[in-house]
Amino acid sequence: MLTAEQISHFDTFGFVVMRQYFSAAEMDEISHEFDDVLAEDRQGQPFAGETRQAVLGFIEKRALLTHLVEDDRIFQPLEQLLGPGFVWIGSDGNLYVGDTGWHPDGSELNYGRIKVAFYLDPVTKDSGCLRVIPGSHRMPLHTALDPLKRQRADTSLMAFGTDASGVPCFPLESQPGDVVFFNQNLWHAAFGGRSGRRMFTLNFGAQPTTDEHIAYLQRVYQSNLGHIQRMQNTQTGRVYEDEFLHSGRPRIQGMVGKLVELGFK
Ligand SMILES: O=C(O)CCC(=O)C(=O)O
Repeated sequence: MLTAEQISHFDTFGFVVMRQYFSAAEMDEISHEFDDVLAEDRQGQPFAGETRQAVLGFIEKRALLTHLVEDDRIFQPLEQLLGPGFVWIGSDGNLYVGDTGWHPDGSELNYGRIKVAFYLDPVTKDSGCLRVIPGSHRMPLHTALDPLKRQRADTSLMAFGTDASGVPCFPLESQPGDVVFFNQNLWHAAFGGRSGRRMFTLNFGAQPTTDEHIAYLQRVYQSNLGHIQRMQNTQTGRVYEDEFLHSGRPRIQGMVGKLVELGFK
């Protein structure tokens, strides 16, 4: 459970970091499963290190990873921050290459969505930790930062008189076992990471209550489907696995029921 201070930190700054939330033994197991899923996706080939490898539907591919979404340490803070009836959006497992320019994951200021990020190796400000601009999940800062969009593809371009790595921010330096919860409207980036930087995310939305919320979930689903179908690898061509969509586990059922109703597969 989050304390009242942690909830107000999240509401005000747009993120909260839970330090050493998972033990070293748990992280060893999680890391092992992560490496296994990414190697399977590469069909056993070594990682070439030229472009990012991203596996969508990541946690559904192993029971130990799937269990994370119903673990009290993940589930309870989400229920506190998004409210009951929150929905699953999806997960990805990544080997990152190079810098990630400044961006929010969206600008849906009327719909609460949270990304939970696990970095599997120690990362610092200049070796690829997540940098965030506190408070940028809210107006007016959220849109005032739009000039940073021009640095997304080329982080050496200037905005506000600086290149992307000089933008004022808070670096979420982390060790394996730390977990970051952040509002998806928050501007974030990463610089200087090694090629093959390992991280995965779990993504959730509040219970959808308006047509706008549903339209957002449909857009994300279609975009993920398009992404999966373009990829030439072992993935099934589906965004979600049947076992997950039709799970007998009450917490999972609670977060996927709406997706099934919407016809997501
Ligand atoms: O770690 C990174 O390079 C960036 C992560 C990110 O942008 C994201 O998960 O949305």
